[in-house]
Parts: sequence; C-alpha cells; structure tokens
Amino acid sequence: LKMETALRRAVANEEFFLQYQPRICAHTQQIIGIEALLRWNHPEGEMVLPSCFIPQLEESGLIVQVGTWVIREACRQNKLWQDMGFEPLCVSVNLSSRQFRSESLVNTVSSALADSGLEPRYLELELTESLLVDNTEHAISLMHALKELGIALSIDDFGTGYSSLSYLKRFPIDCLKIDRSFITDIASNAKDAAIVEAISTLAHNLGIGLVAEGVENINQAKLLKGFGCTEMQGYFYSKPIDANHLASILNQLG
Ligand code: G
Ligand code: G
Ligand code: MN
Ligand code: NA
Repeated sequence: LKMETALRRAVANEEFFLQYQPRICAHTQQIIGIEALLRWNHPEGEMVLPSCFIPQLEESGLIVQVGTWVIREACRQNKLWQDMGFEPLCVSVNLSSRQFRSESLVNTVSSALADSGLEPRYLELELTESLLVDNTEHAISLMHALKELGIALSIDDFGTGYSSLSYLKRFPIDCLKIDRSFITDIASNAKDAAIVEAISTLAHNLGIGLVAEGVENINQAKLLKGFGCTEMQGYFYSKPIDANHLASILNQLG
C-alpha cells in the first residue's frame, strides 16, 4: 500500500520520464527506431527500475493513466526530434494488458497523434503474447481499429508466451520482436540458433519485420544478420538513454 501511495504521488508530481533504446537496421547500421521505456525518478534517491514498479502500476490500475502519459510523451518527443530536423524514427511503446483491455485505448492513441502532430506510421505499439490470448475476437477487432489509425503493431518478447502460430495469420501484426532469452546463447546453443533462424524465415515469408532483442556482442549480431534478421536492439548498440542523449547521438551522426 505504501508503494501505491508513492506511485499516486509520482503521477501527481510528474516523477515519471522516458528513456529510449535505439533500434538498428541490420544492413545500414542506422538507427531506424527507438523503444520508449518508462522510468521513475524517485524523489528520495536513485532511479527506480520498471521491474520494481510496473507490476504495482498494473495491480492498482494506475498503469492506464501512466500508460496514457507514456503514449502521449513518446509521440510528443518523437515529433520534436523530427521538427529538429533528424531523420524520422518510429517510436515504439510497450502496452500492458490493463491498457489493452481499457475502452479508451483507440481514443487515447488517436488523440496523442492528433495533439502531437506525429504521423501515425511513426508510432508502434508493442503487445505481448499473453495480452492476446484471452478474448481473441476482441483482440483482433481492437488491433484492426488501431491499424486503421495508421500505426504499427508488434509482438514483444516473441516466443516466450503462448505462441499460437494461428495468430500470426489472424492478427494484423507488422513486426515480431524475438525475446532476448533466445539471443543470449545463440552462439553456443544450437537449439536457440535453430529457433531464431526459423522465426526469421517465418517473419520474412509472412512479410513482416523482425527485431532481435538483447543483442550484447558482435558475435550475436553477425549470426543474427546471417539468419536474415533485419533489425537489432540491445546493449551492443546502446542501452536505453535519455532524450537529450539520443538527440546528441543523432546530431553526431549528422
Ligand atoms: O526497461 P526495463 O528493461 O527495465 O523494462 C522492464 C520491463 O518493463 C520490460 O518488460 C518492459 O517492456 C516494461 N516496460 C518498460 N516501459 C514500459 C511502459 O511504458 N509500459 C509498460 N506497460 N511496460 C513497460
Ligand atoms: O520486455 P521488453 O522487451 O520491452 O524489455 C525491454 C528491456 O530490456 C529494456 O528496458 C532494457 O532495459 C532491456 N534490455 C535492452 N537491451 C538489453 C540487452 O542487450 N541486454 C539485457 N540484459 N537487457 C536489455
Ligand atoms: Mn518492449
Ligand atoms: Na521484449
């Protein structure tokens, strides 16, 4: 309960902020997108990591309110970077199931786009498999409504949840993000390598994008590129960083 009080105060005092982790094109090595990641600037000290507070936000229902702020802030910041003259990037935002189930999601997204002036194709929502399994019919119609806004949809942590391959056929998905648990040992574990290569082929043949998450070294990056993986994300390229830091990196790249 103490945590919930602190989180309510955090919402009121605007103690949340976003970091951004670059997403890299495997061929050009250019930054083509960023993932927005929620951070809490706790007044009594250190930055608190989301694994400590997102579960509480979900349990209390505060995640809907905070998640709305995340979507709006990601759109605002991304449009600002475009207005500063940087090459347009796609910003992706993680959704929790409470947000996906809330009636206001489509409205929240469309007003975030309208108020920021961000073109819809520069926003992506990351959904997890667990969020899609119950009430599949509702999930499909909601995803179509979101797609009609012009945004992109991806499946995050792909392979760790209830992966029913039938949903790849039925859901309007633009991109799969392979969970980093398959990437970590890709150089030494033949099963991981086989799984990643198969997912890569699958994504390619379905005509959807594929992001490898948690790429931490050049060995993994080379193997992934060989498997046909088109996009990379991970500490090898960049940790999640503040908006200003990202702007300075984009500046250096010209
Ligand atoms: O940033 P970090 O690796 O600590 O993130 C831990 C978890 O928190 C990840 O699963 C990530 O998807 C999730 N997460 C980060 N930001 C958000 C957010 O804005 N909304 C939701 N629902 N989850 C987030
Ligand atoms: O569940 P999701 O994929 O949204 O989680 C994203 C989180 O994964 C980020 O918040 C980030 O802190 C973490 N992350 C990103 N890249 C790496 C990486 O290369 N290694 C590890 N261990 N974690 C990473
Ligand atoms: Mn994610
Ligand atoms: Na993920």
